[in-house]
Amino acid sequence: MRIFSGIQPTGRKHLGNFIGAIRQYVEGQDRGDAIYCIVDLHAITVAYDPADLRERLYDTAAVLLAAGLDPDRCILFRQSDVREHTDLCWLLAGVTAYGELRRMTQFKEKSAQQDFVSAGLFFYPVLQAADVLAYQTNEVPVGEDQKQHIELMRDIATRFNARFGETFAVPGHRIPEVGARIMDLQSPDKKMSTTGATDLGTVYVLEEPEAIRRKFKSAVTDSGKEIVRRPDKAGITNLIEIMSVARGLAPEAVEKEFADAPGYAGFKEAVGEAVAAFLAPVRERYAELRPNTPRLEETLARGAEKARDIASGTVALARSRMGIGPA
Ligand code: AQP
Repeated sequence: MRIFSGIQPTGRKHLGNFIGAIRQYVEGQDRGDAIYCIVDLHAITVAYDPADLRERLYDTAAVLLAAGLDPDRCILFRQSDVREHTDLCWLLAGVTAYGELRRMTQFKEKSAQQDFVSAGLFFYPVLQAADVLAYQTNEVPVGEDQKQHIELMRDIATRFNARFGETFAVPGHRIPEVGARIMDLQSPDKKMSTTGATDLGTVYVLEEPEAIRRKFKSAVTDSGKEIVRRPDKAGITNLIEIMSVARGLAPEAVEKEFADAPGYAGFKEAVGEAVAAFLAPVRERYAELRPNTPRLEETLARGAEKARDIASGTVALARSRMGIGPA
């Protein structure tokens, strides 16, 4: 079982990234051959500051290691260190339809937030397909927002295999049963996100416990008092899911535990407390790891070497199948 996923070095990682993706990356190390990539080439598709990008990349590497990624049990690397990704991206462009890219919801949403819409932003899902397909990936752990991109890469792989001969494994997504889409605490109809969410509604992985408690205390809910998951109770449903992950309980167990609660205030406080405790060890390990940039760099470089060994074989095969280069 080959597991692969990528994460952007942009912004501060939030609870949605942690629950939807990072938590699954850590579990992936016990289930298969896990490869994780910090996708700096994706980050340059929107406005950014070059010096800041390097710092955010180290921040992200330190968060992933602090969360439990172990370089002896997985491959962790920086996307731009393995040139095979961009090589393969161009090869895959030949079997990707313009209309398919135009239909991508993430492009529609993100392009609406930009003054300058780069061609890279439009092309993003093709590079993402190359990231995954280069490793003969079987499974991609992601949050629900990435489902459409994974479906597209499946179509690209299937089309390539049908046209040029069996070359790529066709990957499936792994979306967590609980916490696939963590919502903004202030606007529970919107996903918690690096861009486009409210600061008070976004809980950051490295945030101080006091700030975490405060954000949960002011979480928006409905005017009722039942603590149950229901489509008309988006805020409470979100809090139950977060609590379930933070405490390692089934959502039903959370509902049962708070069935007699007199209202939402106590529950919101309890969720804030549980999340602060859940994230505290990550914050502590991060503080130890982040200052040692040379060590982080060394870990990423070692990861890139291993990644290149795998990706180069796939890209050589794809080139040869397509009639590129000498016979
Ligand atoms: N709210 C969320 N709930 C569950 N999973 C989520 N993910 C993102 N938001 C949620 C998952 O996090 C992984 C890494 O995402 P990324 O950092 O590479 O960028 P993204 O998908 O663009 O996530 P953001 O943070 O929400 O950024 P913006 O605002 O730019 O869209 C992915 O697996 C994603 O599914």
